[in-house]
Amino acid sequence: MLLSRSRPLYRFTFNGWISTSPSIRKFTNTPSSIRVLEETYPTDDYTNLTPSILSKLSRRLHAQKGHPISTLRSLVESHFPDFSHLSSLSPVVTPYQNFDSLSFPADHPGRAKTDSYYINKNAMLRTHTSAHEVEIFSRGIERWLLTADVYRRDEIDASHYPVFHQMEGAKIFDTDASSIERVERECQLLERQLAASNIAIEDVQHMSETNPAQTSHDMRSSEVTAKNLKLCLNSLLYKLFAGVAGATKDDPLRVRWIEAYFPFTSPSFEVEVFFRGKWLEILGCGVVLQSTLDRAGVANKMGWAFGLGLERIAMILYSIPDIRLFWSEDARFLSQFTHGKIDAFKPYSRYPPSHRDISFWKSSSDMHDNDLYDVIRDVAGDLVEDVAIIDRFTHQKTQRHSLTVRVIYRSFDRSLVNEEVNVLQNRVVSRLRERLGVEIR
Ligand code: FA5
Ligand code: MG
Repeated sequence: MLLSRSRPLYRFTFNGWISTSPSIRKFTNTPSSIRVLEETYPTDDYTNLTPSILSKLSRRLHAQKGHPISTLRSLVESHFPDFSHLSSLSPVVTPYQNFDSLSFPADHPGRAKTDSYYINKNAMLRTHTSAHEVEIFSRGIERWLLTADVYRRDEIDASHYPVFHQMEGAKIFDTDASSIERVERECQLLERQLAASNIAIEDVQHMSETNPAQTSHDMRSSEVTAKNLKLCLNSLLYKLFAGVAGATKDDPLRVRWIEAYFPFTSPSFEVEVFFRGKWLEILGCGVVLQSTLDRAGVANKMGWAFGLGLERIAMILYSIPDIRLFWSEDARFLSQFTHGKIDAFKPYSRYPPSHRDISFWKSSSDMHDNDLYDVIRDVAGDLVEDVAIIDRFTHQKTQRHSLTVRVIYRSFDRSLVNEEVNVLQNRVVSRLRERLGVEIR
């Protein structure tokens, strides 16, 4: 297993394309093995990593001093000074770590190849930082923060990117009366601090019929744990957002707690912050499922965990309009930032977009939209700003599926000339033919 090893020098070698689904595999030449972070893995019909994704594994934006993702990480870490701060766990995990160790049911949609990046059946890129909970708890660490890159197959637009960064925070403690009292006293202190802050919290009950305490927890400990979680996170959000999203004298920071569901916490919550007229989802959290702690060999403890998305928060705090910018290696982006300081991003000239439409028949009905996005991303990289499916229909007689797709190309650092966009688009078209077997209409 790669997890406990210190991070190697990153590099990847890759020959040729990796197919995305069995039906599509017949159109491709999958090599029999691939190298990911200095390890060689055999491929199989789960393999769906693309070169464009592999090239991101070595970037480690959260460790790049001065980068907004890294500054934000430091800011969150400074809010939890007595926690262990981890950031070097390999993104390659087993499906067991990512799903089973967290009690995901066998048929959970997140396991699908259409949603996650697999190296093969037994190795994948983590889709969330929770994948490391059991490992970290089993090392005997009781309070920790983990920052890491996570990978999900997804659509293409200004707020979605197949790689983003999460921070997972967790705290567990003994369940005897005096430990629970200690947590309660900490709650009182946090409550007093928050009462003096300009924050308006829309809360939900700590527990309810639809968001219950676990059967192995008594009501009081579960309640205190949920309360401690909420207070710790409310004060973190106040630290991050006060002065940006409201929190002026007559305009308090608005935070909203809602009931949620995760397979590995109960009760569970999502937290949203009101910003520029909209509620934005910032994180998911809850009381850690006892089975997770049992697997980690700390069955006598209980506690909470949360997972927050750094890009979402950074886009707000830095006024960064497009998630692709985080990956820019352009000095006009990187030179704007000083480590530890949050300054509004000053957009440099925006070059005009250029779009191209393409209509085709799918080769089979199980071709997933995410297969399409990966092919386009692989050809055009960060020159593709948005991909929208603008029409979809099924031919009545033949039952074939047709899609019309609009690809918007735009560069951050230059004006794309028509010829260049045509070349890109032609390449997209031929790759869609080769790799997904589509028939252009
Ligand atoms: C999770 O990933 C859970 N592991 C969070 C968790 C941890 C729950 C511990 C309970 C205990 P979710 O998929 O909602 O949950 O993602 C968590 C956060 O990551 C979101 O609130 C959001 O801020 C961010 N996020 C999710 N998807 C994306 C995306 N495609 N792009 C950018 N940020 C995202
Ligand atoms: Mg969510």
